[in-house]
Order: sequence, then structure tokens, then C-alpha cells
Amino acid sequence: MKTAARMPFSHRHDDRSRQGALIRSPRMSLLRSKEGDSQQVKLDRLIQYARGHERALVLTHDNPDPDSIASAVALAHILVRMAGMEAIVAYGGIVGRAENRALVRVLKLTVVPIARVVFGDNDLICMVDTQPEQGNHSLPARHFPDVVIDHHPERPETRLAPIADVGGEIGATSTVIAEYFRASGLEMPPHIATALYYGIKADTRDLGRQTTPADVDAYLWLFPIVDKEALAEIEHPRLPLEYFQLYHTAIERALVYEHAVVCDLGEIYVPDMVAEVAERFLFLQDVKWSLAFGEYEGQLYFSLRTSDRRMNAGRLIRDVIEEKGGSAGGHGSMAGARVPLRGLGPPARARLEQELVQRFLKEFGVKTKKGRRMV
Ligand SMILES: [Mn+2]
Repeated sequence: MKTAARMPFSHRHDDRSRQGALIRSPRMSLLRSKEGDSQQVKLDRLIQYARGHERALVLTHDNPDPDSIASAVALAHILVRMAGMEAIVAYGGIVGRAENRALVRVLKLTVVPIARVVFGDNDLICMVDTQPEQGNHSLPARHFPDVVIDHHPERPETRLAPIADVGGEIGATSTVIAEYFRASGLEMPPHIATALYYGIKADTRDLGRQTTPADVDAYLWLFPIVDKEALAEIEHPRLPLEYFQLYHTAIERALVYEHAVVCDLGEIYVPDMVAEVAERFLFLQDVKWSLAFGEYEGQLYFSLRTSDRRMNAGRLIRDVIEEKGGSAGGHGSMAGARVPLRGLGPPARARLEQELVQRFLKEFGVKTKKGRRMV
């Protein structure tokens, strides 16, 4: 566990002493949301806490998906309007998938790569759609977030954040933020409504996966405000040539093992293509597990999907990947991971991939040793 090594409170005493009114002690954990707290109570706590600060950094997970981009932009808006602060939204990795690029471009969302962030300029750090321990974000280890809002299962270290609203069954972080927005009484700008709506839509696959009544509620509340033309442009973007080339490779390389499909994509041009391919191949008849992986800038990215409701893809991928020194996360039906490849030559990489695929196949309950090609 990284918990002890991280010392999350150590930096606060020096660079945040000006907020003398707020006591930095474990008692701050009283601000954590409890099940049953209304959105109004949670929002009030957040705003009360934020008011002692001047500039917020809202961080998404790396290679952000629509849910994390939308949540971050909407949370920044709430903080600016209600706590009178400045706020910037930053992400690690790249905005890769064509839909996600279109989301940012069409709605003119202000998001910046984390390399452009000067940490000393920000006295409130928020993290959305991920958690400190998750390993899929770029917050340097010397920093710890003040605010964590995420719909993924709670990780122990998150309990150290002064304000945390995590876990539960909710299908998207965008739903949580939409509820905050609703409780705030702020006017909902159409570009933020559109982003949040698409965030919920993408994470729940049109309300058909891991969806709660709260997701449906937020979706319906947002719908009249959504900019439909913008949404159409985001959902049906122009695709780069590499996209079709990669799909060609994916179909050629995919191997079907009984009820599982495994695809080694080789080099990928954007890391989130593994998610796109894993998601697509789950549509193959009789397939219950879909795994895709590929290499991007010295890391091996994995994406896992299952259509078996009794299974937990998030737990499975963590079991397999964490023992190899990688980081992983996810929930019931969808999960992702990455493993650093630094220092490994091509033969060692191939061995590692081979070993991981065998582990996954065992976990999927596959008996056969030999996969069939799709084409
Ligand atoms: Mn999400």
C-alpha cells in the first residue's frame, strides 16, 4: 500500500497556512459525505470548504473520457460561481478519441495539459472520476487532493481527503456533479449541460449499463438544455485515417478463445483506442469477455469489458495487473489498466504480454490453449 509513503498532509502546513480558520486534522474527515446526505448538504460542505481558497485546480484522470472532462468543467464552473474562486481544468496524457476531442472543440471547453499547470498557483486541488490511489492520474505524489468526487468504488486513501464524495452505484461522475448543479440553483449553461449529458450517456452506454435512477434523473433534467446540434457533432466526429488502420489491425489480430476475445493492438496512436476496441469486440456473438491491449509511449494499456453481470471486471483486472507493478481500476462491467514497460527489451515485453494474456484467460475460465482468428 502506498498510503504510508505518501504523507498526504505534509505539504498543507507550509503552503496553506493562510487558511488558518480551517483546522487541518483528521477531524476534517467529518466533511466526508455519508450515504443519505442530500446533495444540498454535500454542496454546502464543498462550497464552505472552498471559500477559504483562491484558485482551484480540477484534475481529470489521464487520457480523459467524456465523463471526467464534463465533471471537471462543471465542477470548476460551480467553484467559480459559488465560492468566488478562479479555477482551471487539467488532464494528464492526451485527449485521444475523436469524440472526446470533438467534445472539447465543439463546446469550447477550457482544459489544459497538466504540464502547463504551476502547482504553486493553486491552493485547492480537486480530482474527479478517479481517486488518489487509482494510479490513472498525473497528480504528483507530493500533492494530495482536497476534494475527490468519483463514482468508482472507494479506495482507502481517499478517506484522507477533506472533502470526498465517492463510490456508490452511480453510473457516472457527471451524474453526481449534475446533482450538485441542480442543488446550487445556478443557471445551467448549455455547453455544460451538453458535456454532462454526454458524460452520462458515454459511461452508461445510453443508460443501458450500470445505471441508477439518479443517472436517469440527471439525464432527463439535462436533456432540454442540451445543445442538440453540438451533441450530434460530438457523437459522430470525423475520424483520422489511423482509426481505420488500427481497426483493420484489430480485426486481423483478434483471437477468440471460447467466450473471450483478446486483441493485441501493438503500437497504438492514442491510448484510449484499447477501450474503443475492447468495447466493440464485446458485441461479437457469444462473447462474455473482451480484452484489448496496446503500447503507447512506453506503457502497455489494457481495457477489459464483460457482459456477464455476475462478474467484476474492475476487481479482476486489479488482481492480474497490480502484481505486475501496474495500476488498474474500474468497476463491474468495464475496467482499464496500464503497466510500465521501461527497461524491457522486445523479447521481455513479448514474454510479459504472453504471461498476462494467459493469466487473463485463466480468470475468464477459458480452457482452450489456442485462439481462433476472427478473420
Ligand atoms: Mn466515469
